Amino acid sequence: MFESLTERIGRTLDRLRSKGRVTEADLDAALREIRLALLEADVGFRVVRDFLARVREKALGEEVLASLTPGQQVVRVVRDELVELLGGQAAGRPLQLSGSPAVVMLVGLQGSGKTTTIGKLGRLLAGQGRHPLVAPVDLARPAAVLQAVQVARAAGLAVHEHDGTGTPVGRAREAIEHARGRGHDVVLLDTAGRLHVDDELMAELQELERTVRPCELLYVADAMTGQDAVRSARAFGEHVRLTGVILTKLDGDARGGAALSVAAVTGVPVRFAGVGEKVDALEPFDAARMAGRILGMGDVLGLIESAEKAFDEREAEKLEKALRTKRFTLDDFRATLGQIRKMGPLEQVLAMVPGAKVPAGANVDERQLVRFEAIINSMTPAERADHRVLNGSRRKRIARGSGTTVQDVNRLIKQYLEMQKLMKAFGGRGRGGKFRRLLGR
Ligand SMILES: Nc1nc2c(ncn2[C@@H]2O[C@H](COP(=O)(O)OP(=O)(O)OP(=O)(O)O)[C@@H](O)[C@H]2O)c(=O)[nH]1
Ligand SMILES: [Mg+2]
Repeated sequence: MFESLTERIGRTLDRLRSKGRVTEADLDAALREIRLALLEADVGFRVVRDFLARVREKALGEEVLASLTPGQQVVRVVRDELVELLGGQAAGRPLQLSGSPAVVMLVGLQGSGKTTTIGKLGRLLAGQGRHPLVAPVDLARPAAVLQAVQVARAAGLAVHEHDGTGTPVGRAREAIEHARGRGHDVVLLDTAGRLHVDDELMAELQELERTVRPCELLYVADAMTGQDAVRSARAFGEHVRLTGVILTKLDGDARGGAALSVAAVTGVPVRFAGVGEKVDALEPFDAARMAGRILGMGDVLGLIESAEKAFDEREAEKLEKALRTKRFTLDDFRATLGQIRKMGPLEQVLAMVPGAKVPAGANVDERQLVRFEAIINSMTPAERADHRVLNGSRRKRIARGSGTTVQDVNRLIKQYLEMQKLMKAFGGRGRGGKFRRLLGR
């Protein structure tokens, strides 16, 4: 089911991305596909409708249609809106603790990872100088308290131990009193899970919520269970006031549809991601990364991002100037090599650029880039300014000077000419901002 969300959106956007021009009809066809995929993943109808309206409006903006790579820009718009849907700025927000002690309550289906996550959260808080107390209030399953005690101990955390009798509310009250007496500033409530949502459990959780007034009430969802997690998220959200979602088992091959749907149906942001069974395998949820995963193109988007980061403003300006004057010398090429090394494999960079052909056998690896730089360094300023003077004897001299072969020098020239073509394509039209726009500025 969730595989299909990724697959369908990915396929649709792939088609769009390969287009040099995106018409309104292309866009609408793509949005229809995305709509179906989202609805199938159980994202609410209204959420989907608003999402698509926002994407359409932004994608049709002049900025996009004027750009050199409209398909890619649409992908970006979809990605950005997905990030918003996943909680935007609020995603990955740390625990907001208030009260003395602050009470953090975890709820969720059986086996979703509540107890394990309590250990991880406790460890995280302890690392921030807090003094958490683990409070097991799962009295439904005989071994639950024992398991919580073990998890707490393994994480080096204090735990309010008891024999599993009594009531959840009674045990929670006790734990809070105990925390006050012992100087614990956070209580982590480990509640009971069920295989399915049932009235008895909901009543129990509501009573707990009323009694302990948690500052954070987090729904723990197993990312691998898909639709089940989504359906029960809605039910939990209707009974208690959730403040966030923790998505566990993201180290598996779940593709993120669950994250999207759970965030959408509960209307609260995903705060943390569980990425393993070990006690330190908890991360602040990264909405941008998850959006990339949902789109099934994490690599491409990551590449755009790393290009954005690696390409410093000054180099970009220098390049743009070179492009405006329609020249792209070997000097400029040398400057891009350093940037490319920071960005990733040249083939990948080229693959992002519509219409750019990746030269056959252009396996540009790290060593080759270093070699390229050495070759250019062995040239005279006149040779760097105009490659056309590079005749056979000059090439031989340069190869000797750089410790390479004439073939290496020839290969470099070929790559340089490819790059020059590419650069001209960017610099040809507009106010010289195409290259910058490609890089997302
Ligand atoms: N791979 C992986 N496994 C996890 C993660 N979080 C929890 N688990 C595993 O999921 C299983 C269930 O975890 P628990 O913490 O016992 O789940 P629970 O929600 O407390 O379950 P109940 O108490 O029965 O309601 C355990 O085997 C955990 O090791 C995660 O992020 N990644
Ligand atoms: Mg448990």
